[in-house]
Formats: sequence, structure tokens, C-alpha cells
Amino acid sequence: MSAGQTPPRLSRATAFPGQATPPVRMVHLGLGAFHRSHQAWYTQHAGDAADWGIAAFTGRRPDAAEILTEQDGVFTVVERSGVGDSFELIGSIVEAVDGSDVRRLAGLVAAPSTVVVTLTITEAAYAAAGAETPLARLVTALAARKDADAGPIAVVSCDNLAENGLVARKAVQALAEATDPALGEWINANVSFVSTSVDRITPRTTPEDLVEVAEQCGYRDEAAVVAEPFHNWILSGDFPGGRPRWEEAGAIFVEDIEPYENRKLWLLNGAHSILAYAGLVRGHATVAEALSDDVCRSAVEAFWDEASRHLPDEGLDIPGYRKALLDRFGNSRIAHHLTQIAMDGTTKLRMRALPVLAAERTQGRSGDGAARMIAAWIAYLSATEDFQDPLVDDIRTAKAHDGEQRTAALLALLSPGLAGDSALVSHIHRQQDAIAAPRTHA
Ligand code: CS2
Repeated sequence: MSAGQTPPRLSRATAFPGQATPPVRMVHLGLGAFHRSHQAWYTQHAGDAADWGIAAFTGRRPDAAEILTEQDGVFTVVERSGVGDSFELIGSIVEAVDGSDVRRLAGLVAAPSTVVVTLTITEAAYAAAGAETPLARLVTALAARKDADAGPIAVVSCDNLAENGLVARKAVQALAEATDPALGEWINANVSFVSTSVDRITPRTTPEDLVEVAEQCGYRDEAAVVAEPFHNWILSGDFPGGRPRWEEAGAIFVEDIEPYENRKLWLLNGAHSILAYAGLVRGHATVAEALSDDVCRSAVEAFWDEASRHLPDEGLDIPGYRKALLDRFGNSRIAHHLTQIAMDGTTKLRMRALPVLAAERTQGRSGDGAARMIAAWIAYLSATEDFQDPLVDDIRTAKAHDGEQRTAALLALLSPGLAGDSALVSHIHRQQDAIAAPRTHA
């Protein structure tokens, strides 16, 4: 490309010349950057990728669907390591649709050729009420599949929740039974809910990233995503209508997913939440920056020591996993913004801090590391009005209190039981000062 020329927009014809577009056999809800860098990437790398196209629906806003449609669903994954970037075209998304188009969703889910529905709808969405939530839309679409007698299908949750398949099943069943008990029965007999643990750090794409793609690749891609080289997908459950051969892309299928889920949710996501809240309070912007601050780093290590006590020794290589996490978090070429991780704290901390705190306390220990994550969250909420959370109104009410009462009121939003323990409340309250202590410069 010569200077001053606008490169052509990316299209399927230029990205995959002469190749047939894979037929839609999967539907995805939650078309964001993570879906593109993870499930779409794995599907492209499956041995039978030519047979598996994805129709992906956006969440709250139609933008991503509009942009991807302009480039026939094709986009670039920029794999960003500590030393450089590499670029790969992904063609597995063959249709990108505005999430509010429930007719199209129902039409696709009712087709016998569609046999897998994947979800990245955020942790908070599993508890959300209302007719326009992603799960409510999915239930409408499953009703259409029942009416069409289109056969069994797998629903695969790819959100960072413990037992996410079970959580999805319960939420979908409850919604279905409230509308039509017969639909509940049909879902019970025909829908398999698969639990998965997903992992690939995917920060929000920036305008500079898009400029880089244009310069390096010679085309304009408004839907490019940047991700770390590492990727992991562990799945447990049945696919009654078949699935892509994701194992050929490195996915791992297991009977018992719980140890893997806990390892990921506690060690990676838990550390992320500590770095996000403590880091923002201490004036940092990215994961790599926060990790280089001793106060944040030692809080992460203390939490990891605790969490590791409740993970099985065998097969999980916890020391290796921890070491790899330090490398991944320390990749300063990935600007993973703490504000992105800080969102929806009440939902995330219930999954990331509370199980470890409970396990430690059951064994007669204080759970100081997990308590520090909660303290960091409270310190963060105390310092900002600019936060996003499904319990935003309750948080505002709790924040009207001062001192230990505020700590107790915010803790009650995570766990009313724990908020009744005045020694724990005092402990978490005191920890906030240590988190906010000024940085010392060497
Ligand atoms: C992060 C995750 O935003 C968050 O809460 O902890 O999105 C994390 O980056 C991914 O789970 C990594 O696989």
C-alpha cells in the first residue's frame, strides 16, 4: 500500500478466494471480541472447519453485526506476544446478526442443521430478568425448535461461571417453565447443557490496532481483535447433534470439569479482580502495570497461596500455571485495561473470592487473601462513582454509609451471611487502608 491510499475493505472473496462459505451449523449469542478470539478461532482451527459456520448474534448493541456484515463475517485475529504481532484471517463466522432480531434467531435455531448454540453473554446475564435478555431470546428460539421438531441440540456456556452449563440449564428451564411447562419438558429431553472453562486474554480493540492491521495486512478490517498467544478450552458434556472437531485445535474434553474451572476462575480471574480493584485504587491503568506494583502483586500471591490449597495436586500443575499467569499478565504489549475487568464486581466476586474464603474459613483459617480481594473491591467502589454493576442501585445505597458500616453493607451484597460477622467486617475494613497506601518509588 502506498502512502495516502486507503486500503480496500476486507471481504470473504479476498480473504478466502475460491473457498466455499461454511454452512451455518452453530449459533452464537454475544458477538464480542472474546467470541471472535476464542470460539470462532477454535472453530476455524478444527479439522472439519469447512463444515461448520457460525451465525453470531450481538448482545446489547447491533454495531458488531453491522461491521462484520460489511466484511462478510471475516476478521483478523492479531496474536500479540511479548515480542511481536502475527495476523490470521478467521472465516468461521458466516452470518452476523443484530441480537434483537429474534425472528432470525428462532429461524436458525429451529433448523435441524443447527446443532450447537454457544454463549458469551456475561456472567451477570444468567441472573437477569426480562423478556429481552439473551436467555429469554434463546428460550423463544428453543420453542421454535420444539415446534419444528428439529431434534436435540447442545447449549454451550462460555462465560466465567462455575458450573456454567448447570447455571445455564437452570436459568433456561426456569424461563421455559414460566412460559410453557411442555417447553420445559422438551428442553429437558432435547437440550444438552455443556460446561466449559474458556481462556484467552482479549483486551478491547483500539483504533491504533485497526491502523496497524491496515498497514501490516493491506486491508481495512473494522472487526479485528487482539489477543494473547495463549488459548485454552476445556469442555464437559454431550453434543447430541455433533460438533466441530475442536480437539484438533487444542480443546480438551473431560468428565469432571470442576478442578479446571476452579483453577481458571480463582487463579486467573481472581487475580484479575485483585489487580483491577487494587490497581485502579493505586492509580494503574493496565494489568501489566498493576502487576509491577508490590502491593498488588503480593495480594495476588497471597490469594493464590490460599486458593491453591483447595485445588487438587494431581494433573493441574499449579506451580506451572501460576508461573505462566505471571508471564501472561506481564505481557505489557497487551494493554488489558483494568476498567474492563472491574465491571460487574458483585457477580464476579461471588465466583472468584467467596468460594476460597469459605473453604479457608471451613478449615479454620482467616481467608485473608480472599478477604483482600473483597477489600480492594470496596476500596475501589468507595473511590469512584463511575462503575458498572447489575446491583448498581444497591451499591449506591450501601455507599451512603461510612466506615465499617459501608464495608458491611457492601459485603452484604456479596454475602449477607458474611456481613453479619463483625470480626470479618473489621478485618476487611482495615485492609482497605493497606491497599490504598501510597506507592513508594524505589
Ligand atoms: C477478566 C476475563 O474481565 C474479566 O473479568 O478476568 O475476561 C479474563 O480476561 C478472561 O477470562 C481470560 O480468559
